[in-house]
Amino acid sequence: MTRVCILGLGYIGLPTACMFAKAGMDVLGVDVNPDILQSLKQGKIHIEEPGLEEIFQQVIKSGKLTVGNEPKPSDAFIICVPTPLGSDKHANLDYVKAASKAIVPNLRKGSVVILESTVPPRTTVDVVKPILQGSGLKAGEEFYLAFCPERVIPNRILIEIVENDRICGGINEVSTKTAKDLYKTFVKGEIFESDSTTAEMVKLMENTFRDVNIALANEFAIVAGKLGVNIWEAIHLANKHPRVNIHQPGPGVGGHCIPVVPWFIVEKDVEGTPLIQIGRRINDSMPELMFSLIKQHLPVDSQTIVTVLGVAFKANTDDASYTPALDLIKHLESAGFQVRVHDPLVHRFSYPLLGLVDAVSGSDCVVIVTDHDEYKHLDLGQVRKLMRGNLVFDTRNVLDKNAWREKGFNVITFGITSVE
Ligand code: SAJ
Repeated sequence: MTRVCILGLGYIGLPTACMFAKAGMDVLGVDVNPDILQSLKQGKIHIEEPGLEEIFQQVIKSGKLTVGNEPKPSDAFIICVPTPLGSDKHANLDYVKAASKAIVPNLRKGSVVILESTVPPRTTVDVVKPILQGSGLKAGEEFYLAFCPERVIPNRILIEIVENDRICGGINEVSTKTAKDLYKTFVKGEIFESDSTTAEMVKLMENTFRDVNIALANEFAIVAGKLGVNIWEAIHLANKHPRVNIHQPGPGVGGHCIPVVPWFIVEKDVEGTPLIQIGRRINDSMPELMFSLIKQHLPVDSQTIVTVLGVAFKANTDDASYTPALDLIKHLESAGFQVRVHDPLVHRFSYPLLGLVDAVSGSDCVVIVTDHDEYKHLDLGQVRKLMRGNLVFDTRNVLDKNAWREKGFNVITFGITSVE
């Protein structure tokens, strides 16, 4: 098997295309966005990921990777398109359907089609399979079909795409084996075999596990704050138990995956998923809670300036998708505060981003929303001089409180009693 066609050249598709090309396959990367194709053709990648640009340039130069706007007949097709959450909290499968349709005229006897996009259970058999069978070929016999979810984390994609264990779930055994053989060309982790619906469920369970556990940590933090218990210390101590792993509380949950994916289970069984739904609601309500905690320490006034530090959904990433920072900003603004926003890494955001000096000058309160390393090494003397007030609200317990207090700041930390 040598010709591989990857549909969707985003955070997963592009690294996957590069890895197959590096492993010696002839890879065609397909994307429908002309801007992405144009920049790739000029040798530039549109995503920030350590090491990716170097590999991309190697495989483009060697001719092992080419890019285009439509698939060609290939031995393998891998669908890596987005599955955003619709306003009805159901997965929007339009891109998956469009990619499947684009494969149909290019499907040949013996080809394998692999879905990597995160989808609700049964999508491979109920949605993708019938579309592909429109080719006149029979799934599982004349072509093979599998779901093989990705598991990589941004900033470590090139390591994890190789090292992590994976699940390959075919619609029948020969589909599973064919898909597994393909990934074996560059994956060093173990590849576990399953069926497509189980593999879909596994992917959703992984992210939902994290969401529900973060919600539990957030609930503990809310209660602890009222009791005068330092939740960070309490979680640290509870996690000394060999079978306990409580997650970290914080201002809410962002990113493409964790706040979205639990809904893909819920849409399949609304009555059967009360825990998942309440977990989602708790995590979604965290920005509003942060807002009300800030308000307890800062009277609302149209002259009062609040500076939000960090809009990335988590530390040291440039990605602000589904960030809880946005909700917090909206709450602060609609209450009447003036809001200034800074992030050292994010370039695209729906709110103007200022340089650090402009963001903190004249400010009454600084709120740490994202625990970027940069915020742990701020010039506190300078920040203190620039600010008008001295209130600091740390939603993630990342600041060196004593150092800030020494400079005259009043530091409030979420999950630690406010009398501190
Ligand atoms: N968060 C907390 N408390 C925690 C952990 C995270 O509030 O204890 C917040 C973060 O600040 C962030 C959000 O949750 O806003 C999500 O962060 P994350 O690091 O949990 O997740 P992602 O979206 O960067 O990556 C996840 C990972 N999935 C799991 O850990 C199960 C990654 O392995 C997956 O590849 C990725 O989702 C995906 O594609 O599904």
